[in-house]
Amino acid sequence: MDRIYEKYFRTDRLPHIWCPGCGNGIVLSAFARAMEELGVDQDQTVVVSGIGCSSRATTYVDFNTLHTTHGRALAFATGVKLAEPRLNVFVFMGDGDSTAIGGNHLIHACRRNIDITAIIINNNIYGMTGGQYSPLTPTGKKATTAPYGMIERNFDLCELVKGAGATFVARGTTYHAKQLTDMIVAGAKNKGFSVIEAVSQCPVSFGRRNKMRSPLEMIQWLKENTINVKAAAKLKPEDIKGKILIGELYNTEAPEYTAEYDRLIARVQGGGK
Ligand SMILES: Cc1ncc(C[n+]2csc(CCOP(=O)(O)OP(=O)(O)O)c2C)c(N)n1
Ligand code: SF4
Repeated sequence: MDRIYEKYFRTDRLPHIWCPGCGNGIVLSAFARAMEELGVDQDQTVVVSGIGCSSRATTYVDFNTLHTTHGRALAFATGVKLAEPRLNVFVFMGDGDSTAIGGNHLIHACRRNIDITAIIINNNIYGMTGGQYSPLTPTGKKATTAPYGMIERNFDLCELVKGAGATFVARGTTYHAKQLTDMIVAGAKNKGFSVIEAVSQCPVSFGRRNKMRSPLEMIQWLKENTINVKAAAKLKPEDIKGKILIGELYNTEAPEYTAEYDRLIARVQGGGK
């Protein structure tokens, strides 16, 4: 394990900035294990992020990295992938980064089915800026901008990206770290746009406002309130009401954007219309 950390992390950039008990490190170690399992060439791999605590990931991982602007990670990643389709491209985003300011980029990356793997760390809140609600803050939960509880309905991220056209969709949690690795591996193997929602804990900006004071309590909550999609299929609707479904939720095939683009170039340069 030490070897994996030394191989995939910029140890000279440590210590990291994350609060004790933050889930971001668990997601990052699942990512490192996935890279090892996939045997990726680090020089042929680009990791892009936006802005937020989760987006700090690109400071610490040892690949070609782009730490970009809030909500725009997918725009940068799309440019990279179109310029050099042979590169492996991964994107880290937070729930606010991906579904609020970056929501438009997210749905269009899904629609294009561009061969990028997006890992969205969903801690239910804007962590970095102190706890404003995001489109993934569950209804009723508290945030600095919803001190009496959130009255808006939250997105189901996986349903959103599936509806928008993503071809691989999975949801894991920081409690289920091993499965998270498997999902990242499977997402990377999909030739198209893959989304892995990693439900995570932010004890500082979300937990302490929502009666979960310790990281342990939050992880325990994830353990008790999630159910694997395969197990859920055998249960009655009332047994899964209110539970978060985890596992591989969707996997299909569709034309991939950079391949379509190459075909277009060949057709036009060959004199076709
Ligand atoms: C254009 C722009 N607007 C607002 C901000 C301020 N800002 C920085 S991080 C952030 C929210 C981060 O929340 P999220 O994406 O959920 O990531 P987390 O910090 O929870 O990992 C905001 C609003 C910014 N940096 N740039
Ligand atoms: S504020 Fe929340 S998301 Fe940000 S580092 Fe701290 S625990 Fe993690």
